[in-house]
Amino acid sequence: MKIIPCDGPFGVEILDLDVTHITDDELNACSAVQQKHGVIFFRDQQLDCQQHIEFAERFGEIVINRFFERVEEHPQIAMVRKEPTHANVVGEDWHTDHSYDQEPARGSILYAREVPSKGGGTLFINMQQVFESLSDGLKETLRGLRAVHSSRHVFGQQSRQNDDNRYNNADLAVQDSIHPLVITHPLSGLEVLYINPDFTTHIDGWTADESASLLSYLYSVASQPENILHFNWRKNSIAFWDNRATWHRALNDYPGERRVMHRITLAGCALN
Ligand SMILES: O=C(O)CCC(=O)C(=O)O
Ligand SMILES: [Fe+2]
Repeated sequence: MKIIPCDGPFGVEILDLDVTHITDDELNACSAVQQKHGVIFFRDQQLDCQQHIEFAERFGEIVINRFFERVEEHPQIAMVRKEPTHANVVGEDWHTDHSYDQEPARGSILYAREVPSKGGGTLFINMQQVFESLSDGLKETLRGLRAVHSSRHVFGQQSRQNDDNRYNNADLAVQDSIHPLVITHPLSGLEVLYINPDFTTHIDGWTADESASLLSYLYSVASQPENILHFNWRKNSIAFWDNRATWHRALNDYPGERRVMHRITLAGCALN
């Protein structure tokens, strides 16, 4: 296998590797490189659903998303789909998957089955690098805070995003979670800024207005153009992101075209 850095602030492409025949050594190398770079990509992988599941299970236990449409006969796989008639895309705002869970997902493995003729990329930001870039004084202040995360406003009854029924089980979107604003990454041991615009509602013990000032400042620092990696999909590409160290968002720039991705999410743990 060959490891090529992406054209961006982080991330690598792994070439000359068939993920359906991956040795233990190659698996360990992929895990190590993902821990270091936040996201890894593979190209030209021919996977059926079972092979996608088997690849994911080499890294850990799968967690089934409660809200996403599921692939028929393979409930472990979430469908991430935009039809030509849809106005929105799934994951359009910056987020990390499942931060509203008590034990947020460790990572997601997204596989491109059908891509538009142009556009439809995914953007990533490395939140460990963002935390690292802050002043010592702000870092120290942030270490003392906790943030509340929720799925209610995105997947719940009050969500305005579900205009085309791609999300289910709105009645299950009632779980809120509190995580430290700065987590120690369970695998790398490095500090990561763990908040995101989609699911973080406020800082624990602060008012909405007080929270909004600090959170929006941190979001603007994070989303500076030089921090953003832009991944261009081809059919049969895979992106495997470290969900506790990165943000991602899907671009909605291919009106009238179809895009179909299959996502498997790996179980995580409580964050400290
Ligand atoms: O479709 C994409 O590029 C990403 C969508 C998303 O947020 C996800 O699959 O978790
Ligand atoms: Fe996502």
